Amino acid sequence: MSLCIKCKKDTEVHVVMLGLAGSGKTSLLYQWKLNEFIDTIPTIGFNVETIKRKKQSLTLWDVGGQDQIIRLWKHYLFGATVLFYVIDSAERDFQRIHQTKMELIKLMSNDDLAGVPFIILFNKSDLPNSLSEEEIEDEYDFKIGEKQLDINSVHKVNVMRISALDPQNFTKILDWIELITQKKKQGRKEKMRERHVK
Ligand SMILES: Nc1nc2c(ncn2[C@@H]2O[C@H](COP(=O)(O)OP(=O)(O)O)[C@@H](O)[C@H]2O)c(=O)[nH]1
Ligand SMILES: [Mg+2]
Repeated sequence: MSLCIKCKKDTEVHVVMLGLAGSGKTSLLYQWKLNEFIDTIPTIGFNVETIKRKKQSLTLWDVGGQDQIIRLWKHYLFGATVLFYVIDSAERDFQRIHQTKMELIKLMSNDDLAGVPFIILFNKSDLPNSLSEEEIEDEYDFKIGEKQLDINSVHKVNVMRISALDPQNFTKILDWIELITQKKKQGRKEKMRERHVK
């Protein structure tokens, strides 16, 4: 019985979605939930939705990104399994890019997110003026793909170029979450085994 409860828990994923206002968090959330690109209004506070796919049950918290709400982000971090950081890749304003980077660095060094994997989503890749892979690397120092970053604590990081108009992206994201959840599970099992051996 206790084993079953544990199995269920392992498939529950608590996702916190952050990113500056207008980056496309709410559009992505409802594209994934409803398979539709809806008209959004600026999020005051947050939206929360649960999406069930395959064996995973994801609860996604889409938190507003206006300047006065960014100060409240820290209250949404505790308990996160994965953090989605959404960036408007069609944004070329230096100040906005700088703010995007600074807020991300702050999140990566937040104790509540220690060890939490980050998925950095360069959204709006459908727009002709969106940053190319090379430009993303120049502006943000991020390569598209999986890598490990170490800023105070170690985070697994996956960087993707996506669009809220394209419903296919979500499958790739879910696959990666499944993979890292399995790896974490394996890691826990190995630690338990080591403890038994000692
Ligand atoms: N072309 C395009 N527009 C997008 C995309 N994602 C969001 N938008 C638009 O960007 C604006 C802000 O989106 P929204 O989801 O409200 O951003 P949020 O503030 O991060 O929740 C809206 O006008 C959306 O229609 C995308 O992938 N492609
Ligand atoms: Mg929103």
